Amino acid sequence: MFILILGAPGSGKGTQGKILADRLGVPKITTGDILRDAVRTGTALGKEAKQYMDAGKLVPDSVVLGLIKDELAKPEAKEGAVLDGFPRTAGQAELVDRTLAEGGRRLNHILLLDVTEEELIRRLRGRAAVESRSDDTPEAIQTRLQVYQRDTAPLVAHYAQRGIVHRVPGTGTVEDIATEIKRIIGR
Ligand code: B4P
Repeated sequence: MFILILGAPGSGKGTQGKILADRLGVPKITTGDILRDAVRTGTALGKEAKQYMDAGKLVPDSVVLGLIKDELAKPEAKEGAVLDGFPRTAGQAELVDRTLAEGGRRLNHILLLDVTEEELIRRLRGRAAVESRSDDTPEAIQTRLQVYQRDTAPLVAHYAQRGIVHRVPGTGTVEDIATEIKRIIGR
């Protein structure tokens, strides 16, 4: 089963993705974590990605598409995965659809975490106070929210045509949201 968790920055994708992947026993593929690891270890990918991430912009598709293809090709993702943080652009969505189809696979569910902008900002500022992530500055948060509306939110319409989008209220306790997701996908 392939499940995409879609939502604005701070909507709880990483949090719910981990709970879901653990429950289903499938890997969680998180482009944000992979890119942050690359920045931390100073690889060529990390050096390229850092300037975009720190500014709250998307890392260009020219850099990210190869990474996504490699992740989906891994044997552990053959039967299923939770996709957290990608696809985020039309180009990435096209690549994901095509790569899965080549292996006779497809996205089964899209979970859209719905959270108000006010709450998103409150969460990201809260995280900034404890984790000091370099893209949780007020300026980068603002850019990330705008980039989400411009580049990623339109993917909802793309997938809605297939009838696989489920809107999940993303405000409430982590446990309540996880229970709602379990109810929606039936396992
Ligand atoms: P991501 O790592 O994906 O970061 P994000 O969108 O901000 O979401 P994140 O997973 O961190 O937050 P979450 O909602 O779980 O991307 C970071 C950057 O990497 C991007 O800006 C971009 O530059 C780059 N990037 C990544 N993927 C890319 C791609 N495919 N293409 C191009 N560039 C890419 O949680 C946020 C906070 O909310 C946490 O502190 C959490 O504890 C809290 N929270 C969660 N659920 C809650 C709840 N129910 N109640 C209260 N708080 C909650």
